[in-house]
Amino acid sequence: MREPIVSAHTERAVESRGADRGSAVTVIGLGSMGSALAGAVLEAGYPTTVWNRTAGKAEPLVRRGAARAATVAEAVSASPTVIACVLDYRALREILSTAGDALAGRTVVNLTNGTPTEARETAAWVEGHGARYLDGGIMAVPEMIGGAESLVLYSGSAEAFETVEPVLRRFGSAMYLGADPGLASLHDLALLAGMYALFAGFLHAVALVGTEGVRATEFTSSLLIPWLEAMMTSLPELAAQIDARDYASTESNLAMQAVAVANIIEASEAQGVRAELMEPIQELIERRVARTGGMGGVSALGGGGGG
Ligand code: FVH
Repeated sequence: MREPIVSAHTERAVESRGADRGSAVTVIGLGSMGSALAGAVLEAGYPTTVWNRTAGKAEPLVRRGAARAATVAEAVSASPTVIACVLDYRALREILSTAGDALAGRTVVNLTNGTPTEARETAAWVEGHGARYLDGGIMAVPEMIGGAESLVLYSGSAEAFETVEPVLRRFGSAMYLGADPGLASLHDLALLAGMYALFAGFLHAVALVGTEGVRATEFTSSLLIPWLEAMMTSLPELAAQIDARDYASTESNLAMQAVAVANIIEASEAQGVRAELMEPIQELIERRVARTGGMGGVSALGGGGGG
């Protein structure tokens, strides 16, 4: 894998030559995220053309100076750089397939959420139409776009990344992961997996204390966040154990943890809270304990298969 290139948000002021050169940008898809992306390129001074299936969503951007394309082909023809951000790859392919020959010679940056397989197939399809393809995973919500906390992961054509990087920096830090178009999606989905597992634990925890009238806000700020922050400090060590496939060193073995998780489930059910968010981790731990006697810690569950 190529060394990731991280573009600091703070470099943007001196890196706005793209706008000076008048490089035009087209944004396809004006939902919450597409509108935020189009707003960022407009604000940076790029001549911006927009297209959306529901044409009315272009209005706020047109009022700010964007040109509205009547068709996808017109939108694609308007700019060398075409940024797409729609619901899913099915919608993306439906849209791009109406572009005809207009795609040839363009750089398509697709920021739609999808799988690595979809990204690779779309790259082949776009390249087959004579365009360069860059896939992206947005690690931000719309209001973060352009801000210091916004990160977008990219993979695919390195040449395309280098060409359009000044535009991409308008969205936040830009990290290039390598030539395989599936890499951005792979990393995006991995980060989202971590996020959804965190949300699952949060939802279960506040439901459990909520059964005794403890307010979610109070519990979250005074206890849950400090606890999770403390637990996060163990992740580098767990990651090192996974890389080394050495799961032996732990003070918190899985046989002990199996009892604690069973207690969470028993107590939840007794308090009237469904334990469905906790059952998958219990299953993983029990499978591993049955196989190994419970030596090793959480890192031994790595790979999602329970070891
Ligand atoms: N919003 C977020 O928090 C997340 C942050 C991380 C990245 N995601 C991904 O971004 C993609 C777009 O998300 P979005 O928030 O903009 O989604 P919506 O506001 O629901 O807009 C959806 C757009 O997709 C268009 N669309 C849907 N189906 C079709 C279709 N068959 N043909 C043409 N366009 C279609 C839709 O058009 P319309 O309904 O306005 O006519 C919107 O432009 C997504 O992959 C997230 O996972 C966002």
